[in-house]
Amino acid sequence: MSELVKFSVESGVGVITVENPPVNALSPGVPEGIAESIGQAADGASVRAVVLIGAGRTFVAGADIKQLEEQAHGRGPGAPNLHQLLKSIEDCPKPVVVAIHGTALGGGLELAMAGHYRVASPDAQAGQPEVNLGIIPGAEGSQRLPRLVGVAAAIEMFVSGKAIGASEAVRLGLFDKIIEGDLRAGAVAFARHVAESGGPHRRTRDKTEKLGSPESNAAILDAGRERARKIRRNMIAPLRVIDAVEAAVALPFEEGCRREREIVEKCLAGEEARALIHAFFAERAVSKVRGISKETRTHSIRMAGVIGAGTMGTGIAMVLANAGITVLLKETDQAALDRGLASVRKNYESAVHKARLTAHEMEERIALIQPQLTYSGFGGADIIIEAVFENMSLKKQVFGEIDKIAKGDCVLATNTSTLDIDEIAGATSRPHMVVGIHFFSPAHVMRLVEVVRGARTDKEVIATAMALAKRLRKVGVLVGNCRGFVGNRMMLPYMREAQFLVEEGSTPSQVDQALYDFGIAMGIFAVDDMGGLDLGWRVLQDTKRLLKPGDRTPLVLEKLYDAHRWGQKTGAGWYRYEDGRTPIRDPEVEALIETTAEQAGIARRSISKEEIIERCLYVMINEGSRILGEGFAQRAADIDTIYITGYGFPAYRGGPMWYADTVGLSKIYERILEFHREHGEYWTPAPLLERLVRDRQTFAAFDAANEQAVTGSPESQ
Ligand code: 3H9
Repeated sequence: MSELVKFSVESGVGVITVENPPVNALSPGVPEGIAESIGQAADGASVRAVVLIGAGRTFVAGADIKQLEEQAHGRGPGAPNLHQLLKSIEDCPKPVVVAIHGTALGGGLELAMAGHYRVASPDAQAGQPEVNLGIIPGAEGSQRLPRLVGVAAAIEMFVSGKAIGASEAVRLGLFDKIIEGDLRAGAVAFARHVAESGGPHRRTRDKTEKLGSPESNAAILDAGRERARKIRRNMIAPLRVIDAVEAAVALPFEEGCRREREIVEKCLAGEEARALIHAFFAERAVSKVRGISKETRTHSIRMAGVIGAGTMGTGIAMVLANAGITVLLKETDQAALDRGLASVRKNYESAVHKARLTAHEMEERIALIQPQLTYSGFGGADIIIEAVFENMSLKKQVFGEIDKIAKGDCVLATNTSTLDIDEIAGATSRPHMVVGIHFFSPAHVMRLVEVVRGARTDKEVIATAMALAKRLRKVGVLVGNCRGFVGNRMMLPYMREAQFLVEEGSTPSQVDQALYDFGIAMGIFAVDDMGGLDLGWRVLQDTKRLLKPGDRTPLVLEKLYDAHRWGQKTGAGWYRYEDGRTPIRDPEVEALIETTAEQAGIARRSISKEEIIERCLYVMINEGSRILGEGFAQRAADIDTIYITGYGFPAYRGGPMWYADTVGLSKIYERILEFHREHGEYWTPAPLLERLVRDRQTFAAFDAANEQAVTGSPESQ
């Protein structure tokens, strides 16, 4: 018997327990172990029914994605074909009850659907998230789920990739029963009851009543494809899964399964799956900080102080309260504090309106946030997060103040997005306790948090900040203390290049359209308008002092600033706004760009979409290489995670550094050299990029080699 699957008989019920921590994935040994147990149960004279359950925190969370990764890179056979196993479960002469707790995802749910009954804990979830990995269900899920829940509901689960809760699963017919209390005991009792009642087995593959016909489903399939194009822009797998559902409707079960297998194999051979599997593991790798072991002590955080009740401060206070942490929220004047609290309530009310929160939960969370005008109580805080205006002297003043009142082991965090952590830490008597925790706006929505390590930040403080990010359900990425850290440091040249492109002949909407079509969530000029051009203008003034003679600076931004076109907040920026948020092309801005270029003697020309993408992305990739080479990011994959989770970079392209690998570093390098000749110093190739090109390497190989050097074991790539 496989070590990963246990079989025992309890009161006439054979219990098969999958024990493959942490998430009971279907790794080698698991399907074999289940198959063997099913055989034992079928043959065992004393066994009247079977329960299949997961040990530990969850039921089976799917295929082993490592195996899928191997297959996607042509290095292995991939996930096993589960057809025989699922058939043996469905054909088992004794009723098979699958007991679900935690998450039954992907192959886990597919396994469960082959059982005759499904019972679940109240907090169990079920989903088919394969599209998030650029594939479709590969263990007959595309054929069984529509038979259980109907075509429309199945398509929604496949395309969104979102899991549903137990009660919804019961409502849809996916689960048969919710079991309160001990799931194992409840499932065994249920299985005995089913065996005693002696009814015929319900095989999912034989169910047809919810399937309908190709004709009756035509409109549903069309609507599904439309939704897939909308919510999964530019992606292949979400459309292909609907082809598989179409096969479920039109073909006998076995043929539908073969069709599904063909599609999944094709998806796995594609760029989309490789990129998304990379993104999956990259997001998990960020939590591993080199030189800081899992055992590093972390400070426990029960109470937090937040300074500043502006947009960032209130967002951070909400995120902390959401995790059950008491928050002292400090402002300097009552009106600002009232505004901050009003925005907290408004944001929570909107969550209640969308049924993401109950009114009771909202009041509980608001009650955790204690507004105040003084530092009263801050001495008891386990962490203090400063979120005041982005100004060094103000931040230093605040850190000087909190240094006097915070307890000795209190973590002192700044939410700065660009300023020098060490200079801020220097305003305290305990720089080892100071760390950057850079949230992204709106903080209660955006998943990314950059944890910024100062020169003297203590390891335990870093570990605490990383653990806090996880507790807040954020993706915390450790970055070094350089100007703009990782995300904004790469954003700066990207923004600058986009402005040069409009001076040379594009329009803001052409640039934005090219970026949007590439897959970026929002064009750079629309982003600038949303954030406010006054911010960009301030950064521009600040960077001017770093300019060398002859350096080119963007010319139009200052004119827009002077014209009080500060973006959405003033109803006009690079675009104009009638409803406050939808960008509309503005001929006035285009005329201003043309005259500005003419006055500066810049010849305008028609610029291709391809050049727009190359200049915007390659400049960013070059900066990313510099950051990596200088050690301000641990891995290229960390940069990818930052851009996917914080900057709207399409996950199906794997992030900017992964994308660079797919284009080919030597091709990118050649273009960078050409741009260097044409446009000057800003395009100086990063030394790391030069080195990788010389060594015919990729960023993925660079990460793997570093990982091996540190841990002695090869990384996931
Ligand atoms: C599929 O099933 C295809 C089928 O249709 C075909 C079948 C033939 N495999 O996320 P966490 C690791 S596609 C391998 O931090 P959480 C993860 O890397 C699959 N490893 O925990 C991490 O490792 P480490 C469909 C996996 O509690 C550790 O487990 N299923 C897998 O925050 C903890 O992960 C999915 O897409 C896996 N399947 O969240 C589910 N899953 O510690 C993917 C996790 O070394 N998984 N690991 O970094 C998840 O969504 C979350 O992990 C889960 C737990 C919600 C389960």
